[in-house]
Amino acid sequence: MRPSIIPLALLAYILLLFAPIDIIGSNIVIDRLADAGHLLIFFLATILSLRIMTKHSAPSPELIKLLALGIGSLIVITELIQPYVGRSASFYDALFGLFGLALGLIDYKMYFKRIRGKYLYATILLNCLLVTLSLIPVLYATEIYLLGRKIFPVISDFESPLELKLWQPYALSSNSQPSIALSRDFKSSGRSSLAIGLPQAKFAGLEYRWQFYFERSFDKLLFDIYNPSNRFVLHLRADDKREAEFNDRYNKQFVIPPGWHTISLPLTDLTTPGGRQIDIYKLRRLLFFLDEDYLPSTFYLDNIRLE
Ligand SMILES: [Ca+2]
Repeated sequence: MRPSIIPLALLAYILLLFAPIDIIGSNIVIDRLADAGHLLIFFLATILSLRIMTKHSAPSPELIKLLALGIGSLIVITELIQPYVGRSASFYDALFGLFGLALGLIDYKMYFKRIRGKYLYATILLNCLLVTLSLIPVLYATEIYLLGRKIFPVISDFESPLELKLWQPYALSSNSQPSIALSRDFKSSGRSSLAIGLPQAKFAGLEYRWQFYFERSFDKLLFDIYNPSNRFVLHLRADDKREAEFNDRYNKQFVIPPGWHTISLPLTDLTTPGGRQIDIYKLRRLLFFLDEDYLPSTFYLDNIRLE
């Protein structure tokens, strides 16, 4: 093992875990693959460290403890640093990183013990189990992504519980979050819509993480909204950048009287307060929320689509 591999490994670690890769965040499958990739990265980091430190002999229990502590801390510190460099911290990143560390330590030790029989099978089984566990979110995300592709240019018609996974309740409050659920009570298309129950909380609403780059040009974004009660003011925010400031994102208000309404937004009208046109090819986030004056409240969304 040549020492020159150490700076190369360090460079790979910095690039993989800290480069503010913008594509991550635009597609849930890539997001989940990046999570699962932590297993591979920290598996390789563990094997490499053992190889350098043991000079090709069986690792001592002390070294194993030292590396478990060192690389385990590195995994946690990596997640703590990532939010400051344009990446996001995730419990699953850390968990899959720890899986990689455990497999690296176990596999390396087992390799030198030249194990056979039941210990070998148990090690193989553990490898398969941890790799499978880290890939389950990727398969689940792929299923959601394919559903989205299938119904496109409908963004959400709220006909399948799977669609709910693309939406997240949103509020600037830790103890009072909105509820979202499919509902058959009111719908403008198909069999169901999305019911949104909003508590008394700042910026209470819901968020859609945009999944698709436009494959052909569309003129309008449309959605149907049902207000079962008193008139309220709905805010719509659209971001084409990660962490866009107020003046650098689209913000619009709609007065919603009781009953059903179809809101039609020409895509060319999506401009920021700063006068910049939102790049619809890079749209990554839609946020619907209500003015606090109208909370608590409930409303229904259906048939969000491009035309
Ligand atoms: Ca529907």
